[in-house]
Amino acid sequence: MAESWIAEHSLKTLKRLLPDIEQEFATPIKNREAHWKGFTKRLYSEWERLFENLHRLYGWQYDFFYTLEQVLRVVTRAWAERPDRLIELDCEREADPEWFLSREMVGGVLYVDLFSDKLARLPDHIPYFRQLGLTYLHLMPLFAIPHGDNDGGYAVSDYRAVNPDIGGMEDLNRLARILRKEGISLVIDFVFNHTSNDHIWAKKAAAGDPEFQNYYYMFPDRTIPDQYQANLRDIFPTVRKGSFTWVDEIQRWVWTTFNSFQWDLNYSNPEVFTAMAEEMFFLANQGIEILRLDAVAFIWKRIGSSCENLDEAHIIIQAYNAMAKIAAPALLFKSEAIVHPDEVIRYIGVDECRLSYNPLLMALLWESLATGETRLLNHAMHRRNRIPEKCSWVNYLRCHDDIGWTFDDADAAAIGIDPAGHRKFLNDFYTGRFPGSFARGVPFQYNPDTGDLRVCGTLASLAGLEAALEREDPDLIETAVRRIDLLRSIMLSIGGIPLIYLGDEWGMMNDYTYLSDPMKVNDSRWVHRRKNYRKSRDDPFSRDSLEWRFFHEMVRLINIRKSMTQFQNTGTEIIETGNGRLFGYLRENSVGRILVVNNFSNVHQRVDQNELSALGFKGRFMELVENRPINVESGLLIGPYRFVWILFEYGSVD
Ligand code: OTU
Repeated sequence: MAESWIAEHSLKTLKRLLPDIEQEFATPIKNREAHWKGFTKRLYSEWERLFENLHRLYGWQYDFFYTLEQVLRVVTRAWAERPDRLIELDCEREADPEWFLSREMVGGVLYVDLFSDKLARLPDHIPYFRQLGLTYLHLMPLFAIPHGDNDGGYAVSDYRAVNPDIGGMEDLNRLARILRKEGISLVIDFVFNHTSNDHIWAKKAAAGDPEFQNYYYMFPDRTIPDQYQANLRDIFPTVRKGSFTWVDEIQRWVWTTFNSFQWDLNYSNPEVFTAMAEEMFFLANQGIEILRLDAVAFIWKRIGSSCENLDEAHIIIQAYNAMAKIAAPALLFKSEAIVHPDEVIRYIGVDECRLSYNPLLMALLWESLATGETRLLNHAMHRRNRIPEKCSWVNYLRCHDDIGWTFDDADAAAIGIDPAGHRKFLNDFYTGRFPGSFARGVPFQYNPDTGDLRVCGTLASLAGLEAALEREDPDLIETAVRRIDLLRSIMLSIGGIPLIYLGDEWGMMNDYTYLSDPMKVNDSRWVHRRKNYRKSRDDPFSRDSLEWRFFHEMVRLINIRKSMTQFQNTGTEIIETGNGRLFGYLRENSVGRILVVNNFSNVHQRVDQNELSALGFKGRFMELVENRPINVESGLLIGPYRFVWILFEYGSVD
């Protein structure tokens, strides 16, 4: 479509639609005249882009004009209903749009029921969050869900109701306000690829209502499903084959990418687009500052394609982004795309998702820990760590899901690694089948047709602590502790927001009780989703425990990170250390640079003096982790699984 056509028509439609909308919302507009000016300013600056996106998605439909009107109504209503305190936050964020790039940002993620039992009890843990320096708290899905299996909350029955077992919407609203006062941003999932089959829309569809049947993908026979299925991948192959579920009551095949009770929403229907936008704004208006966009890869389907990462998926998110910028500019999106690294990057942008999980770094850190080598990590990070400006990675070591080996095959091949064989090795290694493996992982979703497998387990169990403790071997225990410290130090020193899967700060280990729970036994991800109750106020660990050591080491590193301006989130330069067992990078700003070098092997490793002086490191510097001067005149020696953060302050080298 010619740009000028879009420009002209978008403006024309806006001018035609706006007067009616202004009438409809006359009262709220009158009450907040000054803010309405801000709203319309944003509307005029975002509308063209929004119009263009909607035109690409729905422009061919006879009622496109109606869709535009609806979209305008949704954003206006969202603004009208937005509480004053959030309008203030919008202004604050507009004045400081890069606030989330601060080195102060540290994230934590938890399950409310496993961490504090009730939502209303969560504020009791604020002293603990403060001790860790958290500024970002992601609560795992906490909405109304079907009884029985609900995919850990990812089958949402009502986006406007909290699961009554843990509290109500007023608790969430109150929590958001308390957290904001504490300088902590609330992060919640927007599970927008699917609803549960218990959602009112699904129930209406199942009762035969054609309007709501069109909210999902439903087919009377296998003709079309088979055409789609030919190119689809099974996400949960051990639970079910294929992406469609037969629903007897309506005699239809329903598209279910994940579990049979998770029905994929049909975004080719503009009603779904606007209905979900309303749910999104409802959440934003509770005080949620960052939405984790779940399963972004799957939201658009086309016959003949894999139905993952299609262009329209990006357009939908960009349209939501434009709407958010208009009605709730403080809102940010984080993309959850655990897919090929080329595809992960495509979701990141100022006009799409400002934040993204960094699954490649996560997977390759584990890869390096298993092999003791960093060639693949170095090679891949060199090429793929850079993202658009004013955006940020969210770096994590573990999350509530499995680990998949998402590296690029060509990256592996380029350094002589056979990708398929290597994935098999990694799976064997982390499920403890490889001789000499230290890891205690559990297999997830083995697919006999493709040989695919993923791995579950906590940071501590995967890094060898569980096995070491069982053998009561102090050396092995010490080595496992060092591995854990190593990974955590990387998460805290590389560019991006570090995200702690809470429990990992004290070395939480696998929990095998899920094996005796019929609702969980088929989903080994429960092995790392364990009860994690914390005493609220006091230091929760006894001083001679490993937990205490883990916790305080983590806090110490976090504090160093927060105190050094070089850790401001302005990117990371991956460097050549000349040693295939080390992973090094520079964090730099106008006043200095920090050289971070991590040793992934179990023996000492050297960086030669030549490499160091090429990076400007010659002479004596401060090493920040141990807080001692270090002389790198004749190279650098790093102990097994150790790491250094070396500071070079410009103008102060001797
Ligand atoms: C997400 O993950 C959630 O993180 C999972 O907990 C949910 O089960 C799932 O969506 C459904 O809501 O398949 O194994 O990016 O890897 O979206 C995890 C592709 C998943 C998928 C990811 C998905």
